[in-house]
Amino acid sequence: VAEALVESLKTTPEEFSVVYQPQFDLTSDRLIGMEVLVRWDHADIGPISPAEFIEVCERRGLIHELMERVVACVVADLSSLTTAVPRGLGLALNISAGQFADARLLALIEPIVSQTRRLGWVPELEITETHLMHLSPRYRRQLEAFGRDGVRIAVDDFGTGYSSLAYLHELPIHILKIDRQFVARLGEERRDLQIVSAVLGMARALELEVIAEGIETDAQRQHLVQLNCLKGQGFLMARPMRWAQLSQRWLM
Ligand code: G
Ligand code: G
Ligand code: MN
Ligand code: NA
Repeated sequence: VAEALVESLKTTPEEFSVVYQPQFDLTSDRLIGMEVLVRWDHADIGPISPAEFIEVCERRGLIHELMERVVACVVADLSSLTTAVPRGLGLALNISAGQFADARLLALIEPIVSQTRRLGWVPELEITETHLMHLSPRYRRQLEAFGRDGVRIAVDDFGTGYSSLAYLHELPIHILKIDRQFVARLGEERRDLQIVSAVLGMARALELEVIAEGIETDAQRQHLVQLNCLKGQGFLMARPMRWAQLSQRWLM
């Protein structure tokens, strides 16, 4: 994969594309935003999962190059919209730890920031909880700079790390994304219900927004609504999809 990655990024960047997973208000089914997910379809090997190649990109110092391609795809898609679309939608990009410490990140995402601003949307950056905890002071200043630029920070896979209330309170973050492993067990085990409930209580105390990930069943959705978690994404509502499909269904 490593060799193919270097080669493809250099010679056939069109093998890399993006899909969007819609996010919803769980009570009204209204679209509230979307998460951008990169895809790689290698000419010979076929589709390769980002779970596999993101890590290789990081190790090889290629993540910036990959994200340049991701940003170009998203900007091309957003550019096709007039301003008549629903306003206020969130547009979330996954950012790996190494990139957060990269001074070029602000400039990298600037075209997305300006496109989302044009549409009255809100740019968001997702960083995993585990990475967030190993935050250097420089990286923290970067978070603050994003905030000043109108970019919101979401903590991805929340609940899988061990961040403390005090710690979260200090950071300039806006959204907690409840990891799908908790959502998956909702309704099966009382403990998971209590964990999700505790996470929601924490989020409320910190005045953070919450989005549940990986909702696959209606029972899970109902449990979340009962716990007053009113935003989510998952296969139950919509799988990640191409821009044409998403825009045709929700943005016209
Ligand atoms: O789309 P999928 O569920 O296969 O994604 C697998 C993993 O790859 C997830 O953890 C997701 O956050 C990560 N990922 C997807 N797209 C991107 C991207 O554009 N940049 C980074 N850094 N990670 C991504
Ligand atoms: O780590 P992160 O949350 O960024 O991972 C996003 C990944 O989760 C995407 O690859 C996406 O395909 C996947 N995903 C999204 N919704 C669901 C779901 O309902 N169930 C499962 N199993 N995976 C999902
Ligand atoms: Mn994510
Ligand atoms: Na996640």
